[in-house]
Amino acid sequence: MTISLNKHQTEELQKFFDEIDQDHNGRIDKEELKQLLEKIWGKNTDFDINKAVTSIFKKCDTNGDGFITFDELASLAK
Ligand SMILES: [Ca+2]
Ligand SMILES: [Ca+2]
Repeated sequence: MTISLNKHQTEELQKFFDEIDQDHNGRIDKEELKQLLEKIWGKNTDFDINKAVTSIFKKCDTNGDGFITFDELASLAK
């Protein structure tokens, strides 16, 4: 899989990734994504956060291991 982001975009994306990846193990798990969405939408949102997490993972977690890596995120951002 080739990543065609320029250097600036890659840095921005890395920052974004680090923000979500709260334990900095290089992978975003469902709990971390859920916390991000709760931060954006608030806990009393009308959005169904669990459903959103599932659908984001379906789209982003291309190898289906239950984690989103930086490469998986970057390949979406093209
Ligand atoms: Ca993590
Ligand atoms: Ca994955």
